[in-house]
Amino acid sequence: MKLEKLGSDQWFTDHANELCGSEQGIARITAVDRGRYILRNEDGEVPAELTGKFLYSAESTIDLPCVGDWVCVKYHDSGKFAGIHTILPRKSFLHRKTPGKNIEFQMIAANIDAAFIIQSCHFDFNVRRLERYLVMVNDGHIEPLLILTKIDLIRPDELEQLIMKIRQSGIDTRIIVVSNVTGAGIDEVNKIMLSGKTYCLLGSSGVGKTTLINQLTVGHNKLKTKTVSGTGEGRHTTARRQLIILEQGAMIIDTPGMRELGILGAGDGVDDSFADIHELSLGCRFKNCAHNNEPGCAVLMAVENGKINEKHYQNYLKLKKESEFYEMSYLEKRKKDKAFGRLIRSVKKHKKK
Ligand SMILES: Nc1nc2c(ncn2[C@@H]2O[C@H](COP(=O)(O)OP(=O)(O)OP(=O)(O)O)[C@@H](O)[C@H]2O)c(=O)[nH]1
Ligand SMILES: [Mg+2]
Ligand SMILES: [Zn+2]
Repeated sequence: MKLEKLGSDQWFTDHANELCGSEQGIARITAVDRGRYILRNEDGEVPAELTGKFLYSAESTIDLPCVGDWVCVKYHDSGKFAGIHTILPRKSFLHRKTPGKNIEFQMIAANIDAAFIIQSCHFDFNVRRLERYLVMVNDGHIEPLLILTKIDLIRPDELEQLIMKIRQSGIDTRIIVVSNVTGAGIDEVNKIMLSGKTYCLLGSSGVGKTTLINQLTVGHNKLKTKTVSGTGEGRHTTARRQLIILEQGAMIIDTPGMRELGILGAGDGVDDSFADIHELSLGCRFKNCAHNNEPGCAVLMAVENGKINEKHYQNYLKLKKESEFYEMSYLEKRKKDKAFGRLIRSVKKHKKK
């Protein structure tokens, strides 16, 4: 398989020429499972590990490879095993704040052309969460698309209402409605996906991400899925992120459902996802208006006269605040890490003397 079919292009080739050693080749990461990697190159799949030097020089989790990354590798055992030396720059990425108290990034996937944000019409539907996913996708310079699954479980008029709720929140992203049971909408998804392009599926556990991939897969090679509980809560059936190449040539990354979707340093992502509010804000009297209670605030005015949905506005403020708060803590922490790194290095130097 040619590397272009795996999503490579002149841009990656140029970077590879610049960054990879002469005895190294490039390959794409198709699966990550706790420090172990699977790569794909012209010849097929190869297991791989990070070199010691790579691990040593990685300063943060964003420096570690994730699914979809292009890397410089050196092969061992006549191509049966590879060491990862360098990550090529990412054209796009998906990351979130690591779950829990730790303020750190977690890379989800890289070099994605479009992301399908998936919600089920049954139990899972939540516009505020949709907005959160949109921030994450927009922030990573990825085209978002929305998919509503399990339409076989609700009436057509109920589906209309859900779509209206999304539109009323000022979200104008394309929506595809799908049933993995009846097969409705599968063709539409298939048509969107182009050969050589990479897509990612995002959404809670149990919404039908893996089932959708199986619908797009002809014949065997089907992935594992499990029935959800009565409340619609999934069981985290997909345990790792992996990139799958469909027969039609498009690549798709399946991810495990995420419980926490923390936003970190995603200011631009928030503005892009709340474009209606961002546009209005240009009309605020003060340039640094926070749209809380400032006089002459165009956003507040629009909320008051019903032009902007109140909950949509509240979520905007919330996400903006969260993103800024974590960003500040993150920068603080990085500064300390760097100082600590310098300390260690100077201690080592001192000892050598
Ligand atoms: N009725 C109905 N059930 C569906 C549909 N799509 C998926 N399901 C069922 O929902 C359950 C969960 O589907 P999965 O594909 O495993 O969900 P997932 O999003 O991959 O979940 P995680 O891997 O845990 O993140 C399975 O029992 C599917 O058969 C649909 O369109 N309609
Ligand atoms: Mg799954
Ligand atoms: Zn304002």
